[in-house]
Amino acid sequence: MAMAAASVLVLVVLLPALAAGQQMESFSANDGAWRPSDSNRTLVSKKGDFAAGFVPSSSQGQGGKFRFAVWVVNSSDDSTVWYAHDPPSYAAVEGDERSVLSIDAAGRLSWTGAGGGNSSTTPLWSLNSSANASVLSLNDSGSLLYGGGGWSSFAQPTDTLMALQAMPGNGNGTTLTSRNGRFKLVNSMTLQHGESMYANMTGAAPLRNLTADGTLQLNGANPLIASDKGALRLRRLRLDDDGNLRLYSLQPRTRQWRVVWQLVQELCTIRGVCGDGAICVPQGADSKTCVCPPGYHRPQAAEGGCVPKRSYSGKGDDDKFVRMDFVAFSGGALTSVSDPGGYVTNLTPQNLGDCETRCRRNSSCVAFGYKFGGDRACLLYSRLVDGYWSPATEASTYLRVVASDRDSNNFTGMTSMIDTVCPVRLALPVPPKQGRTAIRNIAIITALFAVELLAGVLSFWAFLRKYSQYREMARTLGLEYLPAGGPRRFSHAELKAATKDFSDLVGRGAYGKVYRGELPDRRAVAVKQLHGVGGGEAEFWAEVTIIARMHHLNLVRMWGFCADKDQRMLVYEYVPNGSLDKYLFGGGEEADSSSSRGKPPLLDLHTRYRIALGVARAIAYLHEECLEWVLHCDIKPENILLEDDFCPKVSDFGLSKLTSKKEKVTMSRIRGTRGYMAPEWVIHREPITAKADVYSFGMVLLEIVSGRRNYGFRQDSVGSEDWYFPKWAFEKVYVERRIEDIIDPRIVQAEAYDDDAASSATVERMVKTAMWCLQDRADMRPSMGKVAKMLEGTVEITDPVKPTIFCVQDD
Ligand SMILES: *[C@@H]1O[C@H](CO)[C@@H](O)[C@H](O)[C@H]1NC(C)=O
Ligand SMILES: *[C@@H]1O[C@H](CO)[C@@H](O)[C@H](O)[C@H]1NC(C)=O
Ligand SMILES: *[C@@H]1O[C@H](CO)[C@@H](O)[C@H](O)[C@H]1NC(C)=O
Ligand SMILES: *[C@@H]1O[C@H](CO)[C@@H](O)[C@H](O)[C@H]1NC(C)=O
Ligand SMILES: *[C@@H]1O[C@H](CO)[C@@H](O)[C@H](O)[C@H]1NC(C)=O
Ligand SMILES: *[C@@H]1O[C@H](CO)[C@@H](O)[C@H](O)[C@H]1NC(C)=O
Ligand SMILES: *[C@@H]1O[C@H](CO)[C@@H](O)[C@H](O)[C@H]1NC(C)=O
Ligand SMILES: *[C@@H]1O[C@H](CO)[C@@H](O)[C@H](O)[C@H]1NC(C)=O
Ligand SMILES: *[C@@H]1O[C@H](CO)[C@@H](O)[C@H](O)[C@H]1NC(C)=O
Ligand SMILES: *[C@@H]1O[C@H](CO)[C@@H](O)[C@H](O)[C@H]1NC(C)=O
Ligand SMILES: CC(=O)N[C@H]1CO[C@H](CO)[C@@H](O)[C@@H]1O
Repeated sequence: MAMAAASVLVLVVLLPALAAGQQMESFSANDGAWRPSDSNRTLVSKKGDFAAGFVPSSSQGQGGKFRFAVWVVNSSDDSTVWYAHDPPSYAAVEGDERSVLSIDAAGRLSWTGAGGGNSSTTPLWSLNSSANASVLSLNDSGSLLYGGGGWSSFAQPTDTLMALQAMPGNGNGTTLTSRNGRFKLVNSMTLQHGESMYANMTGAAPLRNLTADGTLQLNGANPLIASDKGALRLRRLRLDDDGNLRLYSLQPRTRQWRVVWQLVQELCTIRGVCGDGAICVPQGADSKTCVCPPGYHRPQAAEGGCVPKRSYSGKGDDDKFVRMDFVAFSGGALTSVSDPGGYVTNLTPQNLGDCETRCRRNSSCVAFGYKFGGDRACLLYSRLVDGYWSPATEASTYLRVVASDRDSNNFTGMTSMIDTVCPVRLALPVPPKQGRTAIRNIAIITALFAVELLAGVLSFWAFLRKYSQYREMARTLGLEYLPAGGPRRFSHAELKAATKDFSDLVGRGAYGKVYRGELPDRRAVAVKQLHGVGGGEAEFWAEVTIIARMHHLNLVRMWGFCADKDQRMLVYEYVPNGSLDKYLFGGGEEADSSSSRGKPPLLDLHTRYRIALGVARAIAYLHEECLEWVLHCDIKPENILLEDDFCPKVSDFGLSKLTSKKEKVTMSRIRGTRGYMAPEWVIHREPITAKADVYSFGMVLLEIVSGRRNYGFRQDSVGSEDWYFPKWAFEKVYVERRIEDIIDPRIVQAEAYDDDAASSATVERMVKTAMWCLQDRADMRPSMGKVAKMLEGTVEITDPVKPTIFCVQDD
């Protein structure tokens, strides 16, 4: 199977190349001169994944300069993985059309440019070897080899590290440099822009190498794991031109590179992303924008930073200070200031006025930063570098501008920006643990009601305030028009046309029916027709915008919405393989005959592990990485969708925000699905916390391993009334020590389960993690971030307590 697939792949890759021009398996003295003008002459690796040859330096192909490069054959975007360069400077070697690459009798490979005169030539680049090993070839990992392995391009990486490539030398000094030359990875560990450090490899451990299955091996720390670890993919780690270090894997079908890991999550913390004077503002999870502060503008050259429109005397008599909330420069108050340029003076002032006076007295002070609260700080800036906006700064910057400046200030009252990144939490009090007397229950319910009422009034008031500001803000920053920004609004007629009059029903969820459709641009979409959604059109728009901003590899993307009259619909990307329950529990109990397109394939253990890890990461993102947390409240296999390659996508998140307030009070009754609800939620009717999601995830994790419904299993087996899935699993793991009994019997039957150490370690990790998630007491359960780490194997899993609470559900 795999062999056949691989050979099809090779054919696919080779065909277009064969049609194009001369291909060589190796290049030697006998092959004569190789010139850039032989544009179709390439050196290819045996399996045909890689090619080397001359490529134009600029994308236009004019200007006549060429590089000697290695690239991945037939992949969609820029696929250069190496080019000839001078090791110390990292500058690419470039030659013109008449330059020549050849190997002489002494075994010396040289690339020479035609010089001014007829006989003189300029040496560009050369390699030495003994005469009888002077062959240049390209191996199947993408390394150029010369001199019988004496020289390999893997020892001199540019911006890319391939699988099986180790960091060169001892990993000391600069090991990777972005192609634009602005960013570098120093000592295989620290990312720098110039001398300013902005990120370390996780655990501040140097990177050693990238393995073929997608782990980054670190020196003295646990490895970092790609989201598609284990899949057979071509992979590359690249220091991109935006300063982020990303791991990509090549999707075999589409030949597109997909990001499967990245070092910096918040792009605005990368030094040098915006020019001097500009302020970086994050937008969603993976984009940013650079804006000028008031009194500043961008001169004609659009690329550069921002400069003052007019200058003040510096004597302090014709200037004023403009406050910009949540703005900091040069690393600000966020981390210890890394300020190699010496643009920041750190003072301990008496108060804000003191800080201002000191800045005003100093003619080189262009702004000052002030941090309020306990640890007061005053920073005087002599140059505005690396400005960014983030609520995490807890500081304001006061910018010095001419007194006559009338620019509107876009950096005040920007608390609404926080909401647009992630939704706000509805804080509920945690009632006392014991004492379930009726009186106490009534007290709790009354308290909940009061809090709800208060929260309702407050959020409505906040909403009125923020909504008008938000629209203005969005317009200012151009968010309305960015694809990564707000979701698109569709009319009812558009969606009716897209779904062929709502004819292709593909699902029925807690919030309404889901139809498949196709947009005019041929994108496949899933349209969810909501019912029971309260609130006006404007509120709906605001909430949907928030949901659309939550971006994660493992969350279903929302593209738009419809709010015509009473209709409320959401438009999502269409995830082709349907939901996980279909694969875990066979056709499913309610399988209608229309879906009898054959049995769904059996998921192997490895795929199951990847699914579990992806889901854990997505929920951890919802809980922890958003500025404020979001609960899912309904994690179950039906809400986990699978892509072509079984990459999981969590759906139905954030929707509880859309339900009307009245329904929210009784949310614990209407949300959640029997079998997946945490005991404290069902029995004590306690408010929902993030730990309830952890419990549901634990249940799903057990189901993923066992291929059985937690409550379905109860009926057809043991039969004793205190039978409880987690308890049974616990006994198998920790008492009987027969973890293999938990594994889906179909996997064992199909002999798809290799009884090797690695597989049983994976299963053990999944089951033990589930045991921690399923703890009776919410405070015993780990956070979702910890759960993801437990699954990855980057933290040790100790023995948990046996889960005992068996929830009898009354529905
Ligand atoms: C290279 O191949 C292209 C088509 O793939 C062809 O048009 C072109 O003439 C070829 N160039 C040379 C120098 O053979
Ligand atoms: C090279 O240039 C010299 C004079 O600079 C000339 O005598 C000679 O013929 C030229 N050789 C060729 C091959 O053009
Ligand atoms: C190759 O050998 C020549 C002569 O032995 C020497 O001058 C040159 O520096 C060497 N080049 C490299 C890249 O080692
Ligand atoms: C050439 O190769 C032979 C064996 O392949 C080896 O014994 C010999 O030493 C090599 N000669 C040189 C000059 O490297
Ligand atoms: C290709 O060469 C590099 C460098 O010598 C080596 O690390 C790698 O293992 C080789 N790959 C294969 C497939 O032989
Ligand atoms: C990658 O690094 C790990 C850990 O340092 C090491 O055990 C392994 O041999 C390395 N693999 C390669 C191909 O260099
Ligand atoms: C890297 O270089 C530093 C100083 O140049 C040296 O102290 C350190 O031992 C080197 N590390 C390795 C692994 O060689
Ligand atoms: C990276 O790690 C080094 C050494 O542990 C530390 O000095 C430096 O401050 C760290 N830099 C960042 C940006 O975290
Ligand atoms: C601030 O926003 C206003 C509109 O509200 C806009 O006209 C102005 O250009 C913005 N200023 C900057 C510096 O972006
Ligand atoms: C003025 O500010 C600059 C930079 O903030 C600082 O280096 C300098 O020492 C200050 N001068 C005085 C007199 O405080
Ligand atoms: C045979 C094959 O898959 N060739 C592909 C090479 O890439 C181009 C564009 O990416 C595709 O159109 C070809 O199908």
